[in-house]
Amino acid sequence: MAASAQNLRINGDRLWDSLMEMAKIGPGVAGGNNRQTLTDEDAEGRALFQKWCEEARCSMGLDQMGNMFAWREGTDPEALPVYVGSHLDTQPTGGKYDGVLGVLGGLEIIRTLNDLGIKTKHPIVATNWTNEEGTRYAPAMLSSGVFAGMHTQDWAYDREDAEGKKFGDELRRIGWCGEEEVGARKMHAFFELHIEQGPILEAEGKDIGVVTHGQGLSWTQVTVTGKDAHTGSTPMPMRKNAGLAMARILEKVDEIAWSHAPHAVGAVGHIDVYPNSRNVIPGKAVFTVDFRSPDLDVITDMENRLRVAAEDIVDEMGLQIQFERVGGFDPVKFDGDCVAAVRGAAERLGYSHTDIISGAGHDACWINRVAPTAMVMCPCVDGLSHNEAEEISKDWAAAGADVLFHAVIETAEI
Ligand code: HGY
Ligand code: MN
Ligand code: MN
Ligand code: MN
Repeated sequence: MAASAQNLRINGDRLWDSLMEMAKIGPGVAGGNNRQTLTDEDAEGRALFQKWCEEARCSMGLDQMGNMFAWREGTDPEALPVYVGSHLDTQPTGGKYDGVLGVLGGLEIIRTLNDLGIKTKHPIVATNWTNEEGTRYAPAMLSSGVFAGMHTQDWAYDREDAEGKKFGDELRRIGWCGEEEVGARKMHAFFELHIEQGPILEAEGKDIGVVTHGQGLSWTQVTVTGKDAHTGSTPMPMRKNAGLAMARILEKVDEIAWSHAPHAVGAVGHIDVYPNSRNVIPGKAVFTVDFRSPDLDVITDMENRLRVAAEDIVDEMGLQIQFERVGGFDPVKFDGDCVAAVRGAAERLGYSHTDIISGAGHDACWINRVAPTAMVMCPCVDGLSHNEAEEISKDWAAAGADVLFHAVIETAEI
């Protein structure tokens, strides 16, 4: 890249202002965000992103999963675009930066190129992937998964939220169901900027994470069935307490994950007991086991051991159990050339950096299956995310976006 290009930087103030503006949409109750997928707040955030992209003279595309594409022309009509983006949907108690930094970082690249009057050979497309979080509609990364051919669109449209509302119906209801066939777009490369959502970069005093791999993920929904009964008049030996069985299984999840520490993690974040009444012994418990590891064999071992342990627990208590895999993907190795572009950019720009494996799942983990892909990470305060207190510094956001910018313009060729 020409020496003069080395000094190019994004506009950190403008990026920060846009982050704060977007954060006003779907505010949480404690300073973060609750802009869940396919809600009216999601629609509002999409409209703001589209408005900004149109102001940046992008032409907008929208596919049948609601994935948004803001296209900036390149000089070579034959050259495949470089895509850059992440997700605007948040957790119910999410932060202001998870996903949003990557979407607005992509837009900031386009805004900066416009400011500088620079044209790239390959077009550049800023992207918002629908339903990355997977909270309202499991699994996570649903739409990038359909784009990468991992799920059918019909299956995705039939996913139901806790109130029984279908994904496809809600996408149409908010008016963000496009005409474009999902996955028809071909990419020269895809880059995603994301906060680390863990403690490593901050603890090591590094500005940039060069993401070489993403750990694999497994979500198993477990349903334990016992018998509703009176908490007062039912003798202990007669009880079929699904809630108690769940508690014993949760202990096993923790034990199994610890047995593979530090390279594996496990938790249960979604729990429902029925009928969830103070004086009824729960006759049913439904919960999702989240196992992760960079090693697929470790994930498989944790899944198998959990099933055996859970079946032993329910057999002993005279209850029934069902398992349903509701999400997951194998560990991911990102594209060597794209990772080198990220690492080279951090080096040239003088940002401290370290190679890192992503603990969280990202749209890049699926897009990596259909296009050369890499990620840039920036630190977050106390490694905290999926919490309204999620926080980053303006400098970290700007450093991450600068590295993203240089990796993208190197790949898109200025
Ligand atoms: O679950 C994940 O890792 C991502 O935040 N959806
Ligand atoms: Mn995210
Ligand atoms: Mn997230
Ligand atoms: Mn090229």
